[in-house]
Amino acid sequence: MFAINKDLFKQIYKLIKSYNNIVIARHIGPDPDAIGSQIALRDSIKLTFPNKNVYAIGAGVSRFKYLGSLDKIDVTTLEDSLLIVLDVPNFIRVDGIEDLKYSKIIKIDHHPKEDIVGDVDFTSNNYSSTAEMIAELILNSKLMMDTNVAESLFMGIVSDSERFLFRNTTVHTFEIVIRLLKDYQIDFLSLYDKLYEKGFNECKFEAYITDNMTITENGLGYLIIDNNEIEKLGLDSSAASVAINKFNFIRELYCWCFVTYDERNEIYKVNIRSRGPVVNEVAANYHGGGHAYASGARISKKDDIDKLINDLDKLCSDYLGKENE
Ligand SMILES: [Mn+2]
Repeated sequence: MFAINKDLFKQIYKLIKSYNNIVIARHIGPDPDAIGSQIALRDSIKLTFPNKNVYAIGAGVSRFKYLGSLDKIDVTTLEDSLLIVLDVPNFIRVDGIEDLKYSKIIKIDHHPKEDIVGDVDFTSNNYSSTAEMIAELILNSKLMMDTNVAESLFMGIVSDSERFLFRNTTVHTFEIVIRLLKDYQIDFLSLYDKLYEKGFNECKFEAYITDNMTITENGLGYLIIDNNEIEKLGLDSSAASVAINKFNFIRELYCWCFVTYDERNEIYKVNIRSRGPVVNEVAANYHGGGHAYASGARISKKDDIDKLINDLDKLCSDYLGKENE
């Protein structure tokens, strides 16, 4: 599964080497894997080729400032650039490339393949995170690494694997991490404060979810979150996507989902997690998708929320049926 694809890494390196303007983009609503990967790759390219213009673009998120700063540039001023797309399989979810003129794409992503195909394409579901893929690329090519780059990658891996608890974690994940830790002396304990410190209001939000979640007899947990509750606690809608990961390993739950209403875009956003049933195919039926055990969906009609919940419940029931065979 993990034969290192040196030839692919050579092609990626060659393409990077041949461009002077390089723009690195990732998905909207970024997480530490998306931003960490982007910043790590930008800084690695800059270390390797100090004279290139390399930009990590997309809207910043103040919560993730510790990962480093993004580049605010007017992409329309760039001629003939190389676009590197990270951690996202479909054009519609790439942040900030609408007005960018680019002639080639490198894609690096661990989501199931969708419409983005790179001229050089490194797409695989076998990695915990895009950061794990970037780490492998840098460690096996002429691209350079330093402690900063290694730290960004470490945080991306730790975050997307939920500290190696998610089912996307492999021996390879640990192999990559041990190299980052050993060769670049990462002070990993201090990074956990950045990744995991939270406000007491977030604890209260988790308590609200715990108090109000419905659990079906098939092991589906769900909650349509009231925006007033989020506002009362001084949080924003991204709080749901943080809290969702805290509900793993609950005996009564195989799959759980939170629904929030995005007033600005008039759409319901659904976060889905699982520790058994594969959920991304159901999510794909509701303008979503993602990983086998961590997906999301976007719903515009309220009736479809019930349908999605029913579909997920059925998935749990089928899963239980198989488990009991
Ligand atoms: Mn990711």
